[in-house]
Amino acid sequence: ASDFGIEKALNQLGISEFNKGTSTGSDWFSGGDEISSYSPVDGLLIGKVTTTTKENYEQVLEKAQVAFKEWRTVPAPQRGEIVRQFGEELRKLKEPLGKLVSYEMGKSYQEGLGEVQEMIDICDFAVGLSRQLHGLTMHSERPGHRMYEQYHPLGIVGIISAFNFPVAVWAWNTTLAWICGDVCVWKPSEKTPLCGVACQNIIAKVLEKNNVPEGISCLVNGDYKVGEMMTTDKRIPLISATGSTRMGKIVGATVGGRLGKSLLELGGNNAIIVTPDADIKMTVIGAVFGAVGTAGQRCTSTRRLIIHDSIYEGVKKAVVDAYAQLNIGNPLDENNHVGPLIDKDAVKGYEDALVKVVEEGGTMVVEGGVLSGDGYESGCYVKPAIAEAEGSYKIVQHETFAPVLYLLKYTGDVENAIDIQNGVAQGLSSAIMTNNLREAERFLSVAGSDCGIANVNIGTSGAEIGGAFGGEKDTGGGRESGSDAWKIYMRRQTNTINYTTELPLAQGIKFDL
Ligand code: UN1
Repeated sequence: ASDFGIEKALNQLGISEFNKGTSTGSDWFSGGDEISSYSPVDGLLIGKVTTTTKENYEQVLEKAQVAFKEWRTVPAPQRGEIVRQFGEELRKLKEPLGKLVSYEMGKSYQEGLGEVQEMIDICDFAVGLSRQLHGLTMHSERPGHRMYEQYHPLGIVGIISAFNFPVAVWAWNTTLAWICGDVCVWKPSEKTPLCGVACQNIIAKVLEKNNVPEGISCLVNGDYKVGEMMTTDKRIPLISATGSTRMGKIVGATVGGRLGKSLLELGGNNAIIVTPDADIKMTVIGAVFGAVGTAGQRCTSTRRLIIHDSIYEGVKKAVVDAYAQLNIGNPLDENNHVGPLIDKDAVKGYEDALVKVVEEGGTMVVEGGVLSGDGYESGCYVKPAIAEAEGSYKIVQHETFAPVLYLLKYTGDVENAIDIQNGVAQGLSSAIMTNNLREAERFLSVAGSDCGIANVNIGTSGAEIGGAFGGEKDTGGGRESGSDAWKIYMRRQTNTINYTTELPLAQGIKFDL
């Protein structure tokens, strides 16, 4: 891996003990057991971090609470200035951070760079937003009264993120939370802890330079037990959690049980509908990138192609031909399209899915398999696979976080395809490929896709940060990133001011003394 400049990248990110098995970190997360981070790319140890004990957690929360008292009084545009500088640092460190993402998580270097670009983009968005945290003014029903609303910061925002977007999801949450006046406590995935350390090192420098307490950006490390400290903690009014539906149900219930707010970004089961009017070349690019990009480990990965029977064979052939062109291997080598899965558990999940789809009656059209030998020593590289299946199969209803694509057939009207598309528990991303205006509009209408994201002539993955990102049903209902997603990071207050010498009551109620 050092051929790809990993050691240099880690040094640039302030992580110096590359491959020596020594601990990496700061006093944010000392004390607990060690987590070793092994790269799925070559199976080598990248570094170790220590986990957060209950005592450490208390120290972190104290730091966050103290920082909040100061940070909330800083004018929002000045908070935006800190985020602007953070974006500048990210621009300088785009390559090393993109490389670490690629090496620790396994996505292609291009996608690692793309992820850092999402961080830069959300910084720009947040800077502009720091002057636009608008509330409304209303007309009071009483004379001499003024009524308006304002948004105040919430306090401490807890962020629990997943391995698949180890840096961008944190940035989507944290940059908005910061300009809103909140402080953040972040628990990165225990599968990508060094990405967390790298991000903390970058922001810590910006904060220090500006004399802002580091407590506005706190890092905790560990597994679900550390997550539990956060979800049960009344001092954290908002928990933003990204991960599986199973995890989200526990987080949602725990946080809801103490009447906290949660922003949940959970599983998807994303489909592209391919109608008789689809542009086949565009369909193939969208579907293949959607299915094999990030080795099928995006929440927005394409899992199902719902193809009209009149064009089914042609689309199938085009997609199968495209799969034959895919290079699988070290994701830092830009000749490769597909890198490894995150770990052996993920490989097991992939293998199980391939067995199950055949058991349920499906037919493999592109065979899968785990790769071994030269370059595949980590045991995490798998062949992207395609199966013909039915939408009702249990395995097709399930989100397998791996490059397994199901081909489903529909007949007749586009409504039939929409029924199949909506006929799953998840509701994150969806797409239709068509040049037929009527079909496209039906797909987007009230009777169309039930997902949080619905695209026309674009695949299911690769959303821009400017829109609100998230989905319905088992996807959890949260929205983060663009549009007005910032509102969840603030509390709304309605203010009515009487500038007369009378005290008229609302609703015309008479109350004479
Ligand atoms: C995720 O998989 O958790 O739309 C997020 C996309 C990316 C974000 C995915 N911008 O694919």
